[in-house]
Amino acid sequence: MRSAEEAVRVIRDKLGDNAKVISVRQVGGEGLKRFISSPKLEVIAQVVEENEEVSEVANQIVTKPSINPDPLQDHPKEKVVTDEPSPKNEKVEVKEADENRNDNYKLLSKFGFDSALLSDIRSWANWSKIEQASIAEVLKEITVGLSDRYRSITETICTEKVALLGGPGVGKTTTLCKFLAHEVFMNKNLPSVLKVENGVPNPDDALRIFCEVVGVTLFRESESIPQVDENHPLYLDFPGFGLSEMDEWTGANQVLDDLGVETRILVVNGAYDREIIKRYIHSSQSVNATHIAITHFDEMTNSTKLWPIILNSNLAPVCICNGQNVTGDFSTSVLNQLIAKTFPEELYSKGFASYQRI
Ligand SMILES: Nc1nc2c(ncn2[C@@H]2O[C@H](COP(=O)(O)OP(=O)(O)O)[C@@H](O)[C@H]2O)c(=O)[nH]1
Ligand SMILES: [Mg+2]
Repeated sequence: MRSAEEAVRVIRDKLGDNAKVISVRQVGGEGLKRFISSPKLEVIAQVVEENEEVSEVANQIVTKPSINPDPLQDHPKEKVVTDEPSPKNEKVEVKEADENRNDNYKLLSKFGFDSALLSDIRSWANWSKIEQASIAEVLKEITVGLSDRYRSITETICTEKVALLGGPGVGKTTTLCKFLAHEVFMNKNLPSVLKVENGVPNPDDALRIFCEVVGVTLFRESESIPQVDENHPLYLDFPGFGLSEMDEWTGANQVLDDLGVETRILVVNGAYDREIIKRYIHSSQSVNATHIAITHFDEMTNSTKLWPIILNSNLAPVCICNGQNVTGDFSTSVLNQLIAKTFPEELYSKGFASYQRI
C-alpha cells in the first residue's frame, strides 16, 4: 500500500463501513534500509458494531427501573431488553420470564465485550446469577471473578538479566527503554543494554540515543558486558522474529541459554488480532518465554480480548505500555490496567446510576 488513504480504502472494501482505522504507521525502511526498500504501511483496524444501538440499549436498561410503574413487582432491574426497536412493546412483560436469560450476555457483547471472554464467563459457577443481575452487580461480579483468576496466575519476579522478544515493530525496544527509565529513575539502579543481532539486522539509532540520554552503556558484544547483579541489571534488545521463522526463535533461545538469561519477556502488540497474538505466544515457547508485556494498550478500545489471552498464556504479565513516550506510558500494575479498561465508560456510569437507585 502506498498511502494511508489507499490503506483506508482497502480496509473499507474488506471489512465494510464499520471498520475504524486505529493506527497507520510506516514500518521498515529505517535508516539505510530506507534507500533500498520501499516503505510499508502497517494498518490496524477494528470493526465497530452498531454503536448507536449499544447506547440505546444501555439507556433503556437504566431508565426502566426508575419508570417502573409497579413498585411491588419483583426485581424491576431484570427487565428484558431485546434487540427489538420498540422498548414500549407490550409483549415485553409477557416474554420477560423466558428472555431474562442471556440478557446480560447480549448487553455485554453489544458493548464490545470479547466473545472468547464472554464464553469463559458463561462457564463460571456464578453465571446464572450474573446473567440475571443488574448492571451494577454484573460489573461487580465480573470484576471480582477476573481479579481472582488473575491473582491465581503464578507471578514470577524478573531476574537480573531480562530479554525483550517478539515480532518486528511490536514495541520491544520502546518497552526496553521504559524498563531502563524505570531502573534508572525509580529503582536508582545502573542497568546496561546488550544489543543482539544474531543474523537478523537490528537498527538501534533510537536505542543508542536513549541510552546516552539516561547514562546507560549499550553493548554490542556479549564478551564485553560487565558484571551483572541486582543493582546492575542487563537488558537485551533483539531484532523481531517472524511468526513462522522458527529458527530465529530457537536461535535466540540458544543465545539466552548461553548468557544465562532467565527472564524472557514476550512483547505483544495488544491491538493485533487475537489469533496473531496467540500464534506469537505459541512461537514464544521455542524461546522459553517466561513473561508477557502488552504494548499499544492506548490503541485498544477495551481490554476484554486480553483477558483470556493473559489468563491462559502461562506467561507472567509484567507490564502494560500505553504509548510512545519512553519515560512514561508504562505500568507494572497489569491487573489495574486491565480492569480499568474492561467495561466501557458508558457501562460504568450506567451501572453506577442503577446502583444509586437500588
Ligand atoms: N501507541 C503506541 N505506540 C507504541 C507503543 N510501544 C511502541 N510504540 C511505537 O511502535 C513503534 C515500534 O516500536 P519499537 O520499539 O521500535 O518496536 P520493535 O521493533 O519491537 O523494537 C514505534 O513507533 C513506537 O513508538 C505503545 O505502547 N503505544
Ligand atoms: Mg527494536
